[in-house]
Amino acid sequence: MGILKQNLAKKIPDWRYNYRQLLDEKGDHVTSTVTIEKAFSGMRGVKGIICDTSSVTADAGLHVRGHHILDLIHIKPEEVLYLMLIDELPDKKSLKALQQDLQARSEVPDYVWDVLNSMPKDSHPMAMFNTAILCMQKESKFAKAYELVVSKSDYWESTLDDGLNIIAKLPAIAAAVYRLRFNKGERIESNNDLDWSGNFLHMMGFDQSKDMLKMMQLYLMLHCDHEGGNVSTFSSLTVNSALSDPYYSLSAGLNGLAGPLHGLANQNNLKFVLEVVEHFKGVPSDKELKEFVWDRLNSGRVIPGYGHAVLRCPDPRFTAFMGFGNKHIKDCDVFSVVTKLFNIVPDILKQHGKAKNPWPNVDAASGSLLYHYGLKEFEFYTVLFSMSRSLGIVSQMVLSRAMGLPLTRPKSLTFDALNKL
Ligand code: HAX
Repeated sequence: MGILKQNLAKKIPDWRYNYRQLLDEKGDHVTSTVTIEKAFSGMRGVKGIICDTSSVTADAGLHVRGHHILDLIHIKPEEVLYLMLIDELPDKKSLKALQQDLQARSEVPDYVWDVLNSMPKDSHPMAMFNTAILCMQKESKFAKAYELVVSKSDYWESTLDDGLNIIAKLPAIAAAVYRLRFNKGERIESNNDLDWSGNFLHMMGFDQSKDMLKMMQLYLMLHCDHEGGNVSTFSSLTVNSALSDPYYSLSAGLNGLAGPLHGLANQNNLKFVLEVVEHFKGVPSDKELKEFVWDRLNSGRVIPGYGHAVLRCPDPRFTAFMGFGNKHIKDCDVFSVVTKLFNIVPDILKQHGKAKNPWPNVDAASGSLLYHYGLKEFEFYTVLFSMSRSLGIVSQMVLSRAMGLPLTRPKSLTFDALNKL
């Protein structure tokens, strides 16, 4: 039995007891009220779903299992996965056991390469990545367990198996998408002496420079989770609540991450930054940059990487990336423009008067670091986000099955019904 299954099996009985007790004692407690305005505003602020892996506050951002994200920037993606699932950071032995478990599950079936090879050469990397996950659905342990009428209380075990099997394969799949889509040559075999992030860089064909490895570990850790209501996680969990297996559920949610208002904002942000550098043949003055930003806003376009549905402060994940960049990057026009944008965009958005949150989100800085280290194909960036977000989505699916959460089914109302209210 893998380390996560072993430790979850110890924790789940108490968690179930606590959930049941809360329901028995306070089940009729009101968490929020829903108004017509909320129904028309994408349910902003409606507290109607459960997420234990992380929480987001408007003024401080992401906390993973109670730890503020800026206190976790030294840990690896594998460690944050363990933390989200077990509610404790792993010791060295547990981390090693988890890494070995992932390595043992990492071989990708050959038919995945056939599927990727047969896709149109100009497919978006996100379409390729999500197709690769979906086409492995027949491997699902959960689907088989369900067919065999496994007890509902054990659903979490095969969900965890599926989730780990997918996570273990993501570095090879993402690296293959990168090499195929951007004509980088043959796939590179995995090196199982390396950790999840290191092996990924190796299979992408990048040198294992210490700084780049650190940057990739940070990138793949920081995007891991953002509570339960964001489009990708919410979509995955909704699909999973129908007892669709993790292959169906994860790929469904990641299709949402491919939207420009969500994860695709990282590619669009870097595209925008490159447009600035190209237009001014380098770093513009503050005045020039202000005009450029206003022109974009006045043409009805958003500033990618700014604004957020929940946050009302600079995203601490942005702060973490800027901290890394300020320490490691010198004389880079792209990073300088990102820094300048941070100095001028919030004031402009305040004057513009629409965005409720004028501050940068995670997508405003990440691309400039990737670009600096030579990963310049910005259409690929959301795939990296997806690798990381899969850690949180899988964790949330496992916990939902462990707690026996039911089918998600909010009630909708017609326009007429609302009028009659
Ligand atoms: N630039 C220009 N206008 C913006 C804006 C921005 N960065 N952010 C919000 N606005 C506008 C909205 O388009 C909206 O305009 P309309 O009333 O004309 O529709 C208005 O301000 C109110 O929006 P809001 O309530 O502040 O924001 P929402 O909760 O509706 O949306 C978004 C949040 C993140 C989608 C939004 O801020 C946005 O479009 N930002 C740019 C894209 C982006 O960076 N997305 C990534 C977000 C983080 C994430 O999920 N990463 O995966």
